[in-house]
Amino acid sequence: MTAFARPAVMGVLNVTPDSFSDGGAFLNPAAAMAHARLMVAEGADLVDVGGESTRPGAPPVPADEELRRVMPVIDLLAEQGGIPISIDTSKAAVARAAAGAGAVLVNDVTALRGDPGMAAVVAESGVDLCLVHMRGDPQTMQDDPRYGDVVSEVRAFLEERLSFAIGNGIPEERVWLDPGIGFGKTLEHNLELLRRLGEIVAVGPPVVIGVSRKRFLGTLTGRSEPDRAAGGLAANVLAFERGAHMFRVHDVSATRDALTVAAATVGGAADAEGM
Ligand code: PMM
Repeated sequence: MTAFARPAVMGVLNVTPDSFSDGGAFLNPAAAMAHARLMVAEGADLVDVGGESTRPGAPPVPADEELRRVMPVIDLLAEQGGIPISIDTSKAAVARAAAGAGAVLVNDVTALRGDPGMAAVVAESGVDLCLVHMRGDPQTMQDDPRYGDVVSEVRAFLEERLSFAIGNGIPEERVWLDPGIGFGKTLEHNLELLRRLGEIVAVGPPVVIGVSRKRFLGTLTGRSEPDRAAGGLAANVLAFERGAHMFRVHDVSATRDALTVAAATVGGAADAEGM
């Protein structure tokens, strides 16, 4: 597994016309590159490049269009070096191309259910894999999601997907788990997952959390998307204390500062310096 010496920050780089927060801003590879560099300078450990929006209601994007969006950016990032790349995709063809160009992690919000070829691509290319819980698909996931006990169901799903990945030749040491905040969940479901995150952490693999600018923060604070950073920091710091390892965010600088202070507070200053 890619080892990080501190709580890892994954900076979001959506190369899409329609992502809920930064849609359209980084379609130009030079603009995307500049933003990636800025995020790394601000403390990102990885840049998560995505060419298909997964916001609620988003339509699917064909593989050739997704490749057209992400590959110029990934090639440019790889060429410049020094910026670890994650590819946010559920398509094997996109994952294969990105891994071939140097991506180190495949972030699959369908948890290997979206494309029957995905597990083999991840197994063969030797990259890390993030398995995300999602109820339904982006077009339908927010249509009245219901669970008996959301935490137990998300945990059981992630355990099953982890076994599936291992059964398909992906070593457990390369897997990350993500409860999928906002992916087929109400406000109360998201909050319950964050409250009881320890039960997801207990599964074993390191946990990724993606709360950045999401709707539930707006519901709680009354803030619109770019103004949800402070709410996101609160959620990320608490998730860190409950054992999360990686934080997928748009607001890298503030998140890095918050996690540095949180790590010093939880682990003691000496630990934080060592992290
Ligand atoms: N959320 C989004 C997209 N990709 N990946 C992971 N692992 N976890 C998330 O919570 C997650 C994700 C949706 O947000 P965006 O539109 O800002 O990319």
